[in-house]
Amino acid sequence: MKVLCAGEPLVVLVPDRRGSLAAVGGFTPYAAGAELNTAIGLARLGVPSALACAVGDDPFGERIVRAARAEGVDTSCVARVEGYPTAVFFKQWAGLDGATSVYYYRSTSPMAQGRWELAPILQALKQGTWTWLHTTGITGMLGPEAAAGLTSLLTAARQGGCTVSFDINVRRKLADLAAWRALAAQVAPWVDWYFLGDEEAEALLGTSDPAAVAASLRACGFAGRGVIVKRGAAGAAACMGDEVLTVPAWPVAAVVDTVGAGDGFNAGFIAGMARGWPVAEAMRLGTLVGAFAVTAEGDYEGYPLWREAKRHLQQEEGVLR
Ligand code: KDG
Repeated sequence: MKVLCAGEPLVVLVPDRRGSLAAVGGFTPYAAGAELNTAIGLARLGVPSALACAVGDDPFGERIVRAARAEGVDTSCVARVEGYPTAVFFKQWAGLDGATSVYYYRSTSPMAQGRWELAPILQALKQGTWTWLHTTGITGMLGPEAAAGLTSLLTAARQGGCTVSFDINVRRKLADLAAWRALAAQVAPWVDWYFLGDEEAEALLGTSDPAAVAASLRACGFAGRGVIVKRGAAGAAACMGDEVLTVPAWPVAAVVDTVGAGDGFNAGFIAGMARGWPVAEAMRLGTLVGAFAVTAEGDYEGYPLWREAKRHLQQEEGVLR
């Protein structure tokens, strides 16, 4: 099993303290981006993964490529484009509830500006180079060329007999809900495993009940294997045909940052499926990676290695000292 994760990576600048970005001091940079996160999660779990995207031919692009390579992700499909800066975003923890908000600086990135040269990737997908394509709705909202690229990827994957997983990954700062709703419906016929968060499902489809979500997507042409609704601290539910499966979340002592947990779930789920596990067990690995994710401040820094994940799944005690 070889998984191609296609979508824009970014550098995220994480402030060293809580408060408005207008007032905080230093920042720590990390590589980020939903599809990069999933590619790294897979590599940590021992599943070969590759990233397909375009970044700027600049130091932030280099940082992303180095981070991916250091984790064992294949970067041969990462294009370096001169004259267009790598996408960046900032996290902020402010307001009365201290919730995470993000500020994007990505509208001039190579992918947003239609500089993603997809032809060789589409060709390789059609030839069956990868057995699984994972992508997200973010690509569909970066700009018209990126949106067309998303459609081409999904079509090529189908032609190459590749399993497709798709996470709608709603980012309200990129487009309004009507546009997200249209995208959710448009991609439905091409997807085998459709991931949504419960709040995303509510916002887009008016329900987070897994059977009702699956019925809505089927009405848009979804004919894939299953729909998975991620419920954060309440675990996850899958609807496959008439069957609904639920798995609980793993307990976490202290939640540091929830960003990246959904991408981690996707990595765990795909890794379980890659190993030929039953769906409920793949979901359990998904919720485990999601739980690890929230214990650290970067998007993927908390994701477990395969041996750590296995120890938890087998309920073994680790030796701590
Ligand atoms: O899921 C985490 C991502 O949201 C984050 O890394 C940034 O990919 C990102 C995006 O486009 O919001």
